[in-house]
Amino acid sequence: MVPNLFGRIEVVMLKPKVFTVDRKVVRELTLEKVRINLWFAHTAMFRFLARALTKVIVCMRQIQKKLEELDSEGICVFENVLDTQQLKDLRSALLNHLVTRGRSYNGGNTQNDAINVIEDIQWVINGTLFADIVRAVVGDDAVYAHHSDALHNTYTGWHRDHVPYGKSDTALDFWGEDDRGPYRVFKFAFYLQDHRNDNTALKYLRGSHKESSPQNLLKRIFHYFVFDTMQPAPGSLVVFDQRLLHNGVTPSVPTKLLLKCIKSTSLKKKLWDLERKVRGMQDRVFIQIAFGRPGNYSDQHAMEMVDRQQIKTGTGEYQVSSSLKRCLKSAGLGLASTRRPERKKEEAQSET
Ligand SMILES: O=C(O)CCC(=O)C(=O)O
Ligand SMILES: [Fe+2]
Repeated sequence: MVPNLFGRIEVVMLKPKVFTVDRKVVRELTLEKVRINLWFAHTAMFRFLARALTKVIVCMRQIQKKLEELDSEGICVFENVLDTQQLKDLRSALLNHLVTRGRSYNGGNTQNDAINVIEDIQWVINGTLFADIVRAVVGDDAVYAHHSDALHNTYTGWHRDHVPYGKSDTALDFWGEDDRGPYRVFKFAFYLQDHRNDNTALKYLRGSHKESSPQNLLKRIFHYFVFDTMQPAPGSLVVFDQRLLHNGVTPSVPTKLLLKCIKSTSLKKKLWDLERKVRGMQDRVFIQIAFGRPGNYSDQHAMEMVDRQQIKTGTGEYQVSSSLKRCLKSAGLGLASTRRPERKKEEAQSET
């Protein structure tokens, strides 16, 4: 009776309800009540409706649990977001692009601004359950934060993804969240292979998106030893708060030292490839896309990321492609503003 979390039919049924129903109401509707109803059910139609209702309630409760997890731990995972074919298509399109046109980076290849640049992966936004999940997590007014990296066999270290200082020199209060409303900018990441039996997807420090607790401070000091591992099944979507302390895969200490001494990118890559082989690591292909609530946090993140992406890709003025705009629009998703505060002010003045 318990359905898959994101079966297509369930989500279609959920759409108008999940995001608008008050959370308390969701909890008050228990499955038992529905089962009693079923017991009294005589007509096929009644049974069908009761079953459909049960599915909706189960899904709502599962989603609710995930959102609570995201709030308390800073991370959660939605399973079965891509079906087998979608997974295969996305992985091969990304791999093909990264190998032929990607930029060498940290022992592997990368494409910054990926969802904007690689047109033949944009169907992920409006042709899968992705947008439904973005709206469930962020809200119906979710905006794309102009930040999307695709990566292949790269290494990294412990870091957070949020930007502490914007180019506008405004230091937003990411932890207090008191001046401009709650911080709600998230990464949505597809790791496009099976990580259920390895620990090479994503490591993280649970709760580290909430800086204030002393326990977290201690944990942060010892995060080299105390961390959790996300082991997503293929087709899953990992969602995390951009303030979360996280890591992908890190080279061993001797490799790290050697990497520091070597100048040649291709030699660095060879060394990292050798370590990956010795460690028996599978190829890692993944894409991360950032969405947030409209407002300062998302806008500032977008402004920073546009600058970073343009510097790294060495391309001219940043533009959101018309195909990405179309995809976002048809998926009911918006765009963060990338205009500097002064320009916004000037524009507002010239409009009045
Ligand atoms: O390598 C990974 O899995 C994480 C990469 C990452 O966090 C990033 O690019 O910001
Ligand atoms: Fe990151």
